[in-house]
Amino acid sequence: PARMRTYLVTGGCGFIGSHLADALLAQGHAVRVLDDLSTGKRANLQAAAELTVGDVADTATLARAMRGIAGCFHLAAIASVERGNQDWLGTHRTNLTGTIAVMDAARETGIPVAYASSAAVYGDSQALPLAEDSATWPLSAYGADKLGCELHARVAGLVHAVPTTGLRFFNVYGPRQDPLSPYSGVISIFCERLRARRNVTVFGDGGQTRDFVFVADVVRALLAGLRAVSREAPVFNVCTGRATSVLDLVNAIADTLGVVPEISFGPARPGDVRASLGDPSAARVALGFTAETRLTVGLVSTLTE
Ligand code: NAD
Ligand code: UD2
Repeated sequence: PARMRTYLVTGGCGFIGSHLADALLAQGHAVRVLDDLSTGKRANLQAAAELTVGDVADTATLARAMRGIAGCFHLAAIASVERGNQDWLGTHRTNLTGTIAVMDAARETGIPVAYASSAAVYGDSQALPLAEDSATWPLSAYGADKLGCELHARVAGLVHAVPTTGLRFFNVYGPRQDPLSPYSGVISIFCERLRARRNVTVFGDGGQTRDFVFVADVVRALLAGLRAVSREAPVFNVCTGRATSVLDLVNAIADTLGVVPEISFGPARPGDVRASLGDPSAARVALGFTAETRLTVGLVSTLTE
């Protein structure tokens, strides 16, 4: 870049945030990370990044972390829907209060903020593909808080002159996604198990579909999102516009590994969304962003890194 800048990445020790930190460092920028290491790992972060271990909802910590930065990527969140169902109030403090804290800290200086929203804001919408003007009707505390982030981003722009972009990630996958929790992304779980020549469990009939987007593409969307911030608080889908069923996914991973998958079928997850597919056109037009990594290519990278 013409000029080296400092960016703050909240949640930068996590799956997506650490890939973003890598990309910013590769572009020659300085990276500051604020992370409480609740799910993130120090080892995900390069030594060149500056790490503050702390809570994103703590205003004093945040004020220090925001000093002198050119922009903030806000990714810190408790990303598990299930944890949000169990610890409603606790996850709310991070997922919504934490976001308001970030935007409040950006107020004095007008620091631009690109933040992670989620396809969870749509709930189980029937009309596919999901576009940004589709109805939002979340099914979980997690989704409700992500929608709350978008509403407060609007307040940030209208009342406090803070420019933002919200990015509604669909199902993100790639290296460093933790496969160990039962609430991990299906791709990380299936890759881990099939690589170990173990069986996979498909919940339900496997005909449920998702729009799987590769983490490197999500990083490009975040970078484009920060460039496109506005006081109108725009939000964009980050998706591919392609649906893959869970069964097709098992076969794609098995093909990549050259194994015959052993599939066990279990009961469908309560409240599991049947079909999810995003419309990527608004992000293409407004951000110049297209998720270009094909699933087969992203799976190779996930399995080899
Ligand atoms: P992750 O759990 O790997 O990363 C989240 C990071 O935030 C972790 O490093 C964690 O330690 C940190 N964190 C949590 N609470 C914190 C707090 N109170 N203070 C400071 N740091 C805190 O998850 P991820 O998949 O990388 O998710 C990144 C963002 O993207 C989240 O906002 C998540 O809700 C959103 N998102 C992810 C997906 C996906 O498919 N992975 C989909 C939609 C949205
Ligand atoms: C994703 C997000 C979640 C939330 C939600 C919104 C992840 C990890 N989760 O949940 O945070 O945004 O979207 O709708 O990104 N499955 C199996 N076997 C397994 C694991 C999963 O069959 O071992 C199925 C599961 O029932 C579901 C699909 O795979 O139908 C995807 O599951 P997931 O947990 O990766 O993601 P999802 O879409 O439920």
